Amino acid sequence: MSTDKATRRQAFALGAIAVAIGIFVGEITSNFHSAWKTPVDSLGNWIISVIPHFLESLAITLFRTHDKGFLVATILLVALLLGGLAGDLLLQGKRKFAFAIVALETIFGAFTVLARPHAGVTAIAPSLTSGLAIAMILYFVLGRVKPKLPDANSLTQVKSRRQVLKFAGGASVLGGLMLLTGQNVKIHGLNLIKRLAVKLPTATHPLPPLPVDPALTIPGLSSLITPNNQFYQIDTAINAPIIDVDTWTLSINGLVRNPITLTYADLLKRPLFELDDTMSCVSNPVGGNLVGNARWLGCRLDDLIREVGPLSSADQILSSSGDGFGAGFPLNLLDGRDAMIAVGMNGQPLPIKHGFPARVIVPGLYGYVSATKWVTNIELTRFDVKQGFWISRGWSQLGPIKMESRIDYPIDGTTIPAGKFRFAGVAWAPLSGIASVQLGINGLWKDANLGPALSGTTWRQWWFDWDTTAGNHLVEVRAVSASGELQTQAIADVSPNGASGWHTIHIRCK
Ligand SMILES: Nc1nc2c(c(=O)[nH]1)N[C@H]1C(S)=C(S)[C@@H](COP(=O)(O)O)O[C@H]1N2
Ligand SMILES: [Mo]
Repeated sequence: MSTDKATRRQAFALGAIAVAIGIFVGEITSNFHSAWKTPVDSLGNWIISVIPHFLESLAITLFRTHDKGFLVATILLVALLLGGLAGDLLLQGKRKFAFAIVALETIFGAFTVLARPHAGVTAIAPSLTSGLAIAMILYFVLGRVKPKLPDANSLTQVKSRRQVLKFAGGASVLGGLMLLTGQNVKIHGLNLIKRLAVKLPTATHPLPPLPVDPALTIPGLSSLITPNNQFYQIDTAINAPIIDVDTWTLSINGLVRNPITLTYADLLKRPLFELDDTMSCVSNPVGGNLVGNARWLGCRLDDLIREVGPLSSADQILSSSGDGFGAGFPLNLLDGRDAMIAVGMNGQPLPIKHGFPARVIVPGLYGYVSATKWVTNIELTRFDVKQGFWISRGWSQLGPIKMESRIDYPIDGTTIPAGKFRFAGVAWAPLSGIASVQLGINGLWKDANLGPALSGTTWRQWWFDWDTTAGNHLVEVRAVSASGELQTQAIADVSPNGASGWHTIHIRCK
């Protein structure tokens, strides 16, 4: 390899590393004030807000819940490449171009920060420190290199640059550690500790203790209650906000006679009730995992709405979280069902990822039209004036959860021993509940055994022992609701209002 090539490669690497360090500096700076956002975060959120809908849907289809990780990775990659380019330009003596790239990156980062709702001018501080760090590293390490390469002298430069690279690598690792500790412990630590210190009151009339879970003895069956750390998670935000429970408030306003604002303490003082409810994402495909069952604790939403006194013109309850997410459902769906402002999930204060300090839960509705996490505002409004986050992105305005059933065990495409085998899964049919579940093998249907029914809006586990013969088999499942409806066989895609069809798997017995 010629020295020329080696040097250019190193200049490129150094430029990229300068950007990496700059990004860390931005992340660390962002910890100094809760309103300061990192450039990467802001850029990500900005892209999410302007990206054409078809691309967004494509990303979600391709990467499922990893779409945000992919976005962040792409941003980082592009930033690093631009840094590399700047390093290379510097080496060639094209200083103006090199620093113009850094300046543009910085200005663009700052722009996306300011594009966020309620961003003060000081919020660009992390972008500035980040840009400054990149510019300084480039200037002091590469900026004074004489153009025209290579010559005898450049070899010594290469050597010293190698040391610089080592130093920069070490600095990146150190920066990464600082980032992790800074982000998770130093600044947010207090809010996390405050959450740990929360003592939730008990419900006025607690539900009976949970029955013995059939999943304890049935291989592969989903547990009756989904543990918090296994509950699926869907957010538009890149990082779950870590809210200070002492300053958090929930306002209920809009087309109402008496708007109110509640603190966390106010919420906990209200009568609390428990609700067993299965929540599903509209993006859950047939047989998918974006569904979970929990015992929620909270206060009645209909009581609160009654207290504020909606005007007759209001037809929508639109909750939002202050990070751009909003979810709305018809006011007349508060028809006596146990909609709640939830503060507890399976005996714990809501986990940060699932909406601490409070979220909305409306039995029978997909999360995207109802279940706002980190909720700070509930507005009584009209569908023809305002809509939730996903509605303008091609998803249906109404989102009742469709009846579904799923085969948990065995998994599609596996080989099982011929003979007696216990098939197992879950089924849900809000609001009425599940009356029966049928398992079909090669078109022959049999009624499965059912697990406990916690409520009309929770899933029910099912299982069935089938004597299988050797060979390839087609296994299907379908449910019948307590109101007598057979689960539809019609296949529907998740968009615009939820998937339908019978979950079907292929297995081999031998
Ligand atoms: N603030 C906020 N709340 C939100 C969302 C979101 O992106 N941001 N996603 C919604 C969607 S689409 C679903 S399916 C549920 C998922 O809740 P979970 O992450 O607790 O499972 O939350 C809803 N609430
Ligand atoms: Mo969702």
